[in-house]
Amino acid sequence: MSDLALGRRLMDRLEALSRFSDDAEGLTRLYLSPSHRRAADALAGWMRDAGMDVRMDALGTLIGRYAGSANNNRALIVGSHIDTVRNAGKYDGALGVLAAVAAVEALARRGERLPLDIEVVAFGDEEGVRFPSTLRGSRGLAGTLDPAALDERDAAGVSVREALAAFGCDPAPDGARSSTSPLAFVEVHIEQGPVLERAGRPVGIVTAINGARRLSVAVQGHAGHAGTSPMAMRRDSLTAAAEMILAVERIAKETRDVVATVGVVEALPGAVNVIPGETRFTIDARAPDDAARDAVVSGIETAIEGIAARRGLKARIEATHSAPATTCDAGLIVALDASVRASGYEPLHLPSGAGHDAMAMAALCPVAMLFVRCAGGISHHPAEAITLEDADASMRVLLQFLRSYNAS
Ligand code: HGY
Ligand code: MN
Ligand code: MN
Repeated sequence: MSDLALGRRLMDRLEALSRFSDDAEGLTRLYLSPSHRRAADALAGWMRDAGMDVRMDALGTLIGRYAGSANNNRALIVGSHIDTVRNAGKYDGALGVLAAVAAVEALARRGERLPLDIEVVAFGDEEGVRFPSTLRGSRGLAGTLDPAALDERDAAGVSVREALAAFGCDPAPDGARSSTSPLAFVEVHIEQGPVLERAGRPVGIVTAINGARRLSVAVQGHAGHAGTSPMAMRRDSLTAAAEMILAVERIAKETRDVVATVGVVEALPGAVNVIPGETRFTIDARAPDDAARDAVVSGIETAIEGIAARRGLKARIEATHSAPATTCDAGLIVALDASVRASGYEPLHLPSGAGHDAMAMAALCPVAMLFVRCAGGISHHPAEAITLEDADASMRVLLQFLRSYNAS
């Protein structure tokens, strides 16, 4: 029976990291923000205290390296992201980074060296809230980042390149490639769904990660006086967008396992007595199968164009992000299964509806994910929560995996 010391260490660190926010109320830590900088500085200190050499790469990813006993320059990469959505929970992303730090700390405390290096990574841009696309850090490390992603601008008009320079990073044109040929990438992450809780399991092993696509839509109508413009003569961009948004919901509902979400809507000029001349909204569509997802996206695009034409408006649709569905490595799943069993639990396999950095890292090396039960499956919300016992369970499984990982 564990004394929960590992879990307690992890929970304490999660609490400490959650204090780095750009909002006085709630947790919001966006890519390259002041709170990202403060969180990365604190994390760098914890990594050094755990015996790691620490560096920050060209895209703001913090990388701690714990050398192994053999000088073979082969590393197991373990980590996740430290950026959050707005008004976020404390565990999405941070859990995977801090569990990796706590695992290395537990090894270092015993002077234990594994037969391979461990690299702990803290990506800064997995949520993709500040800029239109996402996975910049993990794509940079994997060497697959499109340089055009550095020219995207946030709502204030600041480009990624400018924000990186202000953050103290010098973005290499093709993104930073990992310094080693990694053996695998393993990510511990809250499930962000209800399956583990319903099955009464503390941890689960991810089989595959849904593919995602993001679009931004700008509906161009004609602004007008709310009092003098007859209804029949209006070219109202917001009511047109409303019909389009309902079409997004209807079309996604028609295809099994596909989900689509409109998360941001902006009506301009945004005055109570002005008919909105332009309305912008985002679409996030996902599925375990890329073809099904793409069929739904093209159905949505056709519906948007049809509604705009019928109403005499224009709609501009821009693709802002795409990440294919990702299969986790079969060998790593077997190794995680064995680690879960050796830690006293019954393995449970499940897919991930949420996106993760592992999707980008799959271009560099085999990937695997260990899910941790979260209360009510709630995530992207301050009520996100895990228990001390489940934090401890995830730590023991991760340590068991690291110690038993066979690099052959
Ligand atoms: O949106 C997602 O699926 C992830 O939480 N970034
Ligand atoms: Mn996440
Ligand atoms: Mn998230």
